[in-house]
Amino acid sequence: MEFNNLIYQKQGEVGILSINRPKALNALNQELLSELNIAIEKITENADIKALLITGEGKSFVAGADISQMLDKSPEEARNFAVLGMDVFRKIELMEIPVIAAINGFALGGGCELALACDIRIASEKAKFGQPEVTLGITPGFGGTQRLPRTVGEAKAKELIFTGDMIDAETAQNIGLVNNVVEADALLEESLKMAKKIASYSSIPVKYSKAAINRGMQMDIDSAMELEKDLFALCFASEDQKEGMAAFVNKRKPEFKNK
Ligand code: CO8
Repeated sequence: MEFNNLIYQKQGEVGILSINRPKALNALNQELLSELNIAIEKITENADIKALLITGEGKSFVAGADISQMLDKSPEEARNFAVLGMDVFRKIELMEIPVIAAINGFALGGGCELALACDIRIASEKAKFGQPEVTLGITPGFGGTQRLPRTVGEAKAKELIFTGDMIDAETAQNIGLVNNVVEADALLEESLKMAKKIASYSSIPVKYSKAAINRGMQMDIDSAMELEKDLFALCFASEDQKEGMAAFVNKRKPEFKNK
């Protein structure tokens, strides 16, 4: 896949998608978001990886939506731009495979929102997070008012969105915005290690677990428990369940076929 603003490569069964517009700190403009949309659609269609990493080139993960491109937008144009970003972030969230954000630097505005659409966030010690939209006279528009409170709780989300303050990686970890903080040089290695570990298992329980968590979080608890029962039961229709349990009983390593 060839893009002007993205680099895509594979390491075994893990895909690495890097946002590549470092001159503008990887700010999300129309072209970049359209490319991201195509990349996510192709990766989903190809179905040849078992986990995806998203990271950024240079000193920034993503420093937000492109401010110079938004400056003169009418309300209708701004809404269309928000729809483009929201749709592609939702596609990322709905991918069957786990998506890990490897956050190398600034994750501001739309960058923080992109990270929030991923399943797991691993931050370099140099990463910085924030929703600075208020300083520009706007609200978050790529899902931040919805995913941030669902991730860090309403009070912290309101504080971050109302003040526009930037927080460091350690603070982001303390409030539950990121899973782990690692040394800058080790970010890709550590993120890949986690992605490869997940990819070493059958893709079936991983995708069912992701679906159960993501869909269940939007349901009442009893409906969510029904969903878990159904997906748990469905695992027993797979060869990999038989293989995983037979391997345990026979004290050998399982050989999963993702079937
Ligand atoms: N948009 C466009 N260009 C940007 C952006 C951005 N978000 N961020 C950085 N750049 C550009 C700078 O203009 C600069 O370009 P140039 O070299 O041509 O002058 C280059 O990147 C390097 O940036 P700086 O010189 O500013 O680098 P510093 O290290 O001094 O500062 C900061 C880094 C603190 C990250 C600073 O660049 C900054 O504050 N950037 C803006 C952060 C921000 O406010 N992000 C939120 C944007 S709004 C948003 O994301 C809303 C999403 C929802 C949209 C809904 C659709 C309508």
